[in-house]
Amino acid sequence: MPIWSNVETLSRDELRKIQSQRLRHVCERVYERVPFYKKAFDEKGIKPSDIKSIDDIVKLPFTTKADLRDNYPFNLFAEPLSNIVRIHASSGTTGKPTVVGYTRYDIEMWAEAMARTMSAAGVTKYDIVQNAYGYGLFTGGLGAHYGAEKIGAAVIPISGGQTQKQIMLMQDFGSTVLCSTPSFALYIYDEMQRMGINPLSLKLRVGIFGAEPWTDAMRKDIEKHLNIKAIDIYGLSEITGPGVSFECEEAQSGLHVNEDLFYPEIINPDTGEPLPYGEEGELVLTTLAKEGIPLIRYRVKDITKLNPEKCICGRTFVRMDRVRGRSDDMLIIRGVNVFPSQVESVLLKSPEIAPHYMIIVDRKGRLDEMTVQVEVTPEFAEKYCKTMLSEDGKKFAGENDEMRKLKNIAQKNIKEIIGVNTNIVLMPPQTIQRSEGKAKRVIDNRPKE
Ligand code: DLL
Repeated sequence: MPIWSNVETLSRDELRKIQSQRLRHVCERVYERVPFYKKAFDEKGIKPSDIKSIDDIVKLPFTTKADLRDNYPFNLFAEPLSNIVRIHASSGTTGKPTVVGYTRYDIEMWAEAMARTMSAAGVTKYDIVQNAYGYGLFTGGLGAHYGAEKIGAAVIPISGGQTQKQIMLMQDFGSTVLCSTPSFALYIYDEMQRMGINPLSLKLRVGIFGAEPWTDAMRKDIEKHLNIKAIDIYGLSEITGPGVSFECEEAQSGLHVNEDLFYPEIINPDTGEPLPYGEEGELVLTTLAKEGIPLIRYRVKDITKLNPEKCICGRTFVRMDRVRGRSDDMLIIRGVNVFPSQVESVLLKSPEIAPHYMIIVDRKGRLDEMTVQVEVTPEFAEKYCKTMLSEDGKKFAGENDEMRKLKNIAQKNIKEIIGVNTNIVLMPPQTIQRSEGKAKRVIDNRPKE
């Protein structure tokens, strides 16, 4: 596949020059224009003129989500509102959303980042892109929309939800690309099954999935069921939206960070110390070309690592690992750190288990207890569990040897690989709640300390 921009294959030296020059510029701008940054720089005794090259980035202060909230809604903007042409926001679990503003140039750069992203997935002007990311304050919908249009593909702006209509349009319009969360892609597949539609009868060829953690095991499931190539894309609204990093169709191994636009670092989340390439830690991103709301060393809370090796696709941008989850989604079960995505990869080692699960954490006495409800595949249910269904069909009333065997293997694998005891509850197909946007994987019933 042709590479969208020459920037993607620059030598590391050439790229560093661009990064250094842009970092100097962004530091000058925020120091002059955003009182929050003037104060943060002054407190560290740093002047923009101290920043000579990209290596000096470690001298700069961090920005956190709390800083965005404290400056709600517009106080971190580096441009007057008259120059802002779009406002997005992401809803947090608590309180007010975090708000981001884009100038016309920012929208253009975002479209560029997304055009690179979608090209790397193999999208061209001949494609029909069904965009099932939500349109609205969420950045998924409009981000993918502008990227696909920039490439010249035909976009169907259907947004999330309306599962049956999604399928009808796929059939009638011959959509070749699906953009959605991975969990919604599986939901669409389930609905196809119910409607008796064979995915092989569709023209769908690529899925561009992101906005939530998912695993390679889930990728394989989606690729097999929908008969497509599934590509992982990553981003967050604070930094711009989708388009921060993306997999290429050639390697499907690590996400190329659009490094001329967003500079990535990995830090130790406890000490804030920068970590070398290859070590896992918290991702920190600096926007190098944003006007509306530039962010310096934004602590993203996502856990990953960086790989500088050149990719077989020819791109030289560093690659970040598939994000395991946010540090704030990490569960601590009797002292063991557990990411829902780890549980997912272990479960999906058993081909009889479907990629629909819910982790429930309770406290019994002083001890944490983790239960994982997980669906068996329709094939397994049909073959072994028919007589076991409860009257309402929403759970299994009993267990037979086959079910016990499956459950024990999953429990043993989770204990061995992740190190926690779990109670696996096998569920009939279609009983775990489906999602049309970001999936909810955890119910934590423990009292808040
Ligand atoms: O989810 C932007 C986006 C839209 C990305 C569409 C990709 C596709 P927010 O709602 O601000 O923005 O949520 C950002 O979602 O910090 C991660 O924790 C998580 N996330 C996003 N993409 C991935 C991914 C959009 N590919 C937060 N893998 C981020 C794992 C992801 N987690």
